[in-house]
Amino acid sequence: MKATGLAIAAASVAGASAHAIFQKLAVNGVDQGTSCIRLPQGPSANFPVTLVSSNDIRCNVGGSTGVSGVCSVPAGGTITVEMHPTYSAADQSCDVEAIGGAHHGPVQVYMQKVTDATTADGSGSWFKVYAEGLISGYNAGYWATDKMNANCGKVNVVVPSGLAPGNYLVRAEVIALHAAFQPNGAQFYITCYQINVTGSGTATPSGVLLPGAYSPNDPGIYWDLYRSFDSYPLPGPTVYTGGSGPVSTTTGTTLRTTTTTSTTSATARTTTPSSTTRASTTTTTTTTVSTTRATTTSSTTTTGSSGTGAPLWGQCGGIGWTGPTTCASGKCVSTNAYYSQCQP
Ligand SMILES: *[C@@H]1O[C@H](CO)[C@@H](O)[C@H](O)[C@H]1NC(C)=O
Ligand SMILES: [Cu+2]
Repeated sequence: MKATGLAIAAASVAGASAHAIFQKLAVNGVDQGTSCIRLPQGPSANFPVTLVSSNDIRCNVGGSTGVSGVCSVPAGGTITVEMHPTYSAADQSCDVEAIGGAHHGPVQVYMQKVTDATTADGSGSWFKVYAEGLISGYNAGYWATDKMNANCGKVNVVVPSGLAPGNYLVRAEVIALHAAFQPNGAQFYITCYQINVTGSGTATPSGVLLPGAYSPNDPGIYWDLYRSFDSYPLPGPTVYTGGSGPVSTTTGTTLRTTTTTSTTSATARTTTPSSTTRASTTTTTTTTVSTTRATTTSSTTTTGSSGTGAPLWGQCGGIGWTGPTTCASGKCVSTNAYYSQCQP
């Protein structure tokens, strides 16, 4: 059982299918479609961000550009962010792991108050409203990502009830730690959502800047998954609890004791042959990924998204899609029933 698991994990890590995208939003259980989601675009849409010093750490590659929709959320309500490997209907099935390939790690959700969610670039102050990290075990252990996989990719987050009304960006993040034993090896899977909080609250929680809040050397970012540990320090600020409501704070407080990650990692990795094999496989994959992505990024960003029609690589149709159905550049090609994309 264990050997099989490792074999599958190692095989999946080598493939792009191990990557994933937060791509759906429900508000109090009602699906909101995709019009208020800054969906990562293009062939590398499900690739991770690895440089925490990059502006991409805010809302992923291309995520500084807004989309047309804003989803209304009552303060104190529950939003459900949902992750899947790709946008294909097959990959949205509960039978497919939301994030596979031994991509264990924490799930965190931040919010930022903005003047206009459709244009905000994410440069303001982010406060954390949800965080869950290690749940049990070690090497690799059972993590928030595993719990999310068991829940069909869904993570429920309470929007603090006392929040001042207005526009916000919501930033959902998975930090996959399978390659985090090396600097810049942690993989950040990020999607931002545009919401309008309604209610009569007055709270404007203080937060942190991104980039800024994360360092490549944070113990929860430079982290060897393949060793013994009994806690995990979540990167970034603690969860805002001032607004009441059952925000998941348990992991944030109990898991803040670990240190000396980097010093133990070298020894831990060389002790088991299986870990060593997996480590080198992962390293190779990560390098390839970064290179490919960098190339894609420059062409995607320069395309822009103003004017009529979806940008190149943007979504232009599919079941539930309420955005543009024409392309400002390229032509609209149906990938599946749920996703059409502007392609050159
Ligand atoms: C946000 O909600 C308020 C209160 O319901 C409303 O007046 C405002 O128009 C909404 N803004 C957006 C962008 O939806
Ligand atoms: Cu991956």
